[in-house]
Amino acid sequence: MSKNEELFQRAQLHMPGGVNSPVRAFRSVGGVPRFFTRASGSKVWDADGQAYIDYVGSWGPMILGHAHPQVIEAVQRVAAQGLSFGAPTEGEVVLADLLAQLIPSLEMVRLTSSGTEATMSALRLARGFTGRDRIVKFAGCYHGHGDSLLVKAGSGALTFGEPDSAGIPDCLAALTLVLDYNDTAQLQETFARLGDEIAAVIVEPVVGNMNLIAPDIGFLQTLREVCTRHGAVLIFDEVMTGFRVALGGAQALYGITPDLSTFGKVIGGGMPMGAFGGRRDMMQMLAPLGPVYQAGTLSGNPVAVAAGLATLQLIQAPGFYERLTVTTQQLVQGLMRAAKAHGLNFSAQAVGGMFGVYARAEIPRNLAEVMACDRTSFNRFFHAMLDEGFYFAPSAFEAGFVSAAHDIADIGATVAAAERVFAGLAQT
Ligand code: KE4
Repeated sequence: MSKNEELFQRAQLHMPGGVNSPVRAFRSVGGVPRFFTRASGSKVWDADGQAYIDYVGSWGPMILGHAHPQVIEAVQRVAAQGLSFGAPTEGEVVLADLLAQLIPSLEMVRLTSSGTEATMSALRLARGFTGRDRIVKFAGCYHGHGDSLLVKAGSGALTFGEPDSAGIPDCLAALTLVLDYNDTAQLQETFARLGDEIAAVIVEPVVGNMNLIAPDIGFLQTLREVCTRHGAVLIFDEVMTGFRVALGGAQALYGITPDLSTFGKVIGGGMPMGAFGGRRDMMQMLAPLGPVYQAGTLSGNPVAVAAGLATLQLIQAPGFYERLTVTTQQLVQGLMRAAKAHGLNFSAQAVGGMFGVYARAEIPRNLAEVMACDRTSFNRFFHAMLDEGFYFAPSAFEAGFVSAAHDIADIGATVAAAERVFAGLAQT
């Protein structure tokens, strides 16, 4: 028995599924999850000593690559001064100022310990600001596990939501309208019917949770227009896209100014960190100033802030995003050349430092098209690449991530392995 198998068996005794977050359990792709022991740059090592070039990067945070020396040094230096005080610190002020500088729509910001807290709090703030109860999300978008967001499209034509998890009250789910991503006509029709009851729309401006789905031209602009017209709060969930697709996030890339934005992942540099922020007139409704309550024992934790600040300083290096974008494009173009050379129906795309690989001929535009992907082919691709020493997201419904530490040799080795893998897939 391998060490991974042994650890996985033990893990399932006291942890549901043997993991602390479901996607890690490999249930979408099958097989034994890899237990990592260490990582450096573009590589991770598992409990059996096997090295992998990592295209998950902790689901986005590790944009510099793993264990960047300057991030580790900052964490060690600050941790030695004390781990947590439950009191304000200078680092939080520096980080808030930096986020406001890098993301102009952030007139004010509140730090949290996860992306889920950030989106949950942003929705409560939008409901408190507008006095309305309904919210809009899009099928296939994931915004963390807050109750109002674990909702799927209802069977009725009215798009009223139904729980997408046990434990979510029907009465709460019904307040969440679930629309189709990139369906501008449906969006306009829904707002024409219910616009004045809608507190907020929350959207992944580039979706990373039904694999990668990019917005059609005009979709985000239409979102901005209908929210402005009906007094609904437009929330860009940039937990994944923030500092991933561009230095200013998707809002900079597409030139849309949301009312509120949420962040996570990169801004914590691998430590527990989230944030939400935006218009001052909205943010000033938050406790202790206003009536919308929100709090957290470890919010703005000094060690997490140190990792985030070190990361945000390094990603401002001249040319950082140009290089990251080129490397990611080289990866997806190489993978596609390899698949097409063997007549396989795979497609791929990249936005900044995130990418999607799809077991279908055309790039999908929404959940229905993603669901039409050939999961068996994807899972065979995943495991064959894993056996070759390349760690892709263990699900056909997740995006992949490249870091500044991935070099041309990593990309070349990945594409060469994909050549062998696709050749094998073509023969079966
Ligand atoms: P966290 O609570 O996991 O920090 O953030 C939730 C969240 C919010 N919004 C977006 C757009 C997100 O992608 C996420 C979390 N992303 C997943 C990856 N699909 C995290 C991986 C996991 O759940 O283990």
